[in-house]
Amino acid sequence: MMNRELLRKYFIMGSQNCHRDPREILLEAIEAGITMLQYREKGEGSLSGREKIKLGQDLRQICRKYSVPFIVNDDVELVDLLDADGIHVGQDDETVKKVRKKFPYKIIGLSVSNIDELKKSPIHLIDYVGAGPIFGTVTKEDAKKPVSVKWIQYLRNEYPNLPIVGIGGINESNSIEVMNAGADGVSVISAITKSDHIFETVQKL
Ligand code: TZP
Ligand code: MG
Repeated sequence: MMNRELLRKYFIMGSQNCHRDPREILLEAIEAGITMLQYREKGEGSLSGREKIKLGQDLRQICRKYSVPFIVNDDVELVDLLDADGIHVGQDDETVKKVRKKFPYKIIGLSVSNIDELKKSPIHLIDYVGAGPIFGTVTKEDAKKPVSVKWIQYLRNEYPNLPIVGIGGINESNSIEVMNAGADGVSVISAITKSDHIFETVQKL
């Protein structure tokens, strides 16, 4: 079982989310107190191939230097290549069963957006659930309909001990609602990557 405190301020990023050097943004976010990073190079404008690997290596190195756990989104090969601490998968990605078999000791996160998905999810094989999108988001092109903090409340009620992190449209103003609903933490992309004052933003999350 993972240390659930690592979910408290979970920063997710890829170059496509950044208007300046992703390395600088990551460093500022670390200084401000993020507890974990997910490298998610995905969607319009994202890097692939050698470039995706190169940026991943740089971000991984920064995280290692500051002892911030480094999670890779949905790319089993990249987990190996970067010696990541874990992997986050969606419902349509490599099945959790296969991923757990390959990585018995790594952190595995799974996105779960509704009861149907929950029913077919092997919760016993994962370390945490990413619950959302909680609020409306423009960051993920194919994001599902917002589910509100009620989804966190539901999951918390069903699984009192499951590490849960909210995702989708979370920022420094509404983070408190997600925490009050029973989440262990909040995961954010644009709240940090688009912030003009990353330190204050992360502090308030
Ligand atoms: N999965 C569900 S919503 C989302 C992902 C990856 C995007 C979250 O981005 P933001 O900018 O924090 O709303
Ligand atoms: Mg996916």
